Amino acid sequence: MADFELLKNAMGDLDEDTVKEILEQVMADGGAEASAALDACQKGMDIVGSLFESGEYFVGDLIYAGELMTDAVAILKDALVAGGSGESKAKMILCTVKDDLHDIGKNIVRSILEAAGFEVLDLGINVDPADVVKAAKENDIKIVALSGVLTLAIDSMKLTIDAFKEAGMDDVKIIIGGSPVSEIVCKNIGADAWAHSPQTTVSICKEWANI
Ligand code: B12
Repeated sequence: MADFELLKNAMGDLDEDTVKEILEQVMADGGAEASAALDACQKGMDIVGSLFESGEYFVGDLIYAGELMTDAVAILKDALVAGGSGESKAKMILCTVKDDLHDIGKNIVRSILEAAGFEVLDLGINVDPADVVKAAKENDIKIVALSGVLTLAIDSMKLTIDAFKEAGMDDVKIIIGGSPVSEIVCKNIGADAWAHSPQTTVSICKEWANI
C-alpha cells in the first residue's frame, strides 16, 4: 500500500519528485488506490492553503501547487475514470461560477462525468449567471453543476440559481460542489443537491437523467 501520509505531506511541501514517484507507483500497481491517492493530494492542497493563509506561501506557490495537482490528476486519470461506458447518455452543463478562477476540481469532476457517459458542456471559469442560463436554454439542458472554492463563490452560486428561477426554468436541476459547499449552504441558496466527491456527483446526476 502506498504511503498516503507521505504523499499528503509531499504535496503540502510542493515536493514534485516525491508526489510523482508515489503516484506512478500507484498506477504501476494497477491503480486500485487511485481514489485514495487523489484524496491524499487534496489534503496536501489543504496544507498549501493553510501555509498560504499563514503567510509562508505566496500566490506563486499556489500557482505551482495548481500545476502539480493538475499533473497528479493526469497521472491518476485513467484509473479514476475506469468503469464508465464512454457512451454519451445525457447532456449537462458544468462551470466554475462568477468571480472564481479555480478549475482543478471542476476538471476532475468533468473527467469523471464524461467517463460515466455524460456529454458535459464545460463553460469554463468565472461564468456569469446569465451565461449559464443562456447556455442551458440554447442547448435544452436540464442538469447544471456549479463549482467554486472561494467563499464568495457561494454568492455567485445563489445568483446563478436565482437567475434560473427568474427565467422560469424551475425544471432545471442544479448541483453545487467545491470545498465551501455543504448541506446548509445547499439549503440556504436553494440548490437541488450538493456533493464533494465526483463519484457522488455522478450518482446524483444519473438519477436525475434517469440513466
Ligand atoms: C491551487 C489554488 C489556486 C490556483 C488555482 C489554479 C487552478 N487552475 O484552479 C490559483 C493560483 C489560480 C489560485 C488563486 C487564488 N486563490 Co486559491 N487556492 C488554490 C488551492 C491551494 C487548491 C485548490 C484546488 O485545486 N484544490 C484541489 C481540488 C481537487 O479540490 P476542489 O477544488 O475542492 O475539488 C474537489 C471537490 O471539491 C469536488 N468538486 C469541485 N468542483 C465541484 C463541482 C461539483 C458540481 C461537485 C458536485 C463537486 C465538485 O471535486 C473535486 C475533486 O474531489 C486552495 C487551497 C485548498 N485547500 O483548496 C487555494 C484557495 C482556494 N485559494 C484561495 C485564495 C484566497 C486565492 C486568491 C484570492 C489568492 C490571491 N490573493 O490572488 C486567488 C483567487 C483567484 C480567483 N478569483 O479565483 C483561498 C480561498 C479562501 C476563501 N475561503 O475564499 C484558498 C482556500 C487558500 C487559503 N486557505 O487561503 N488559487
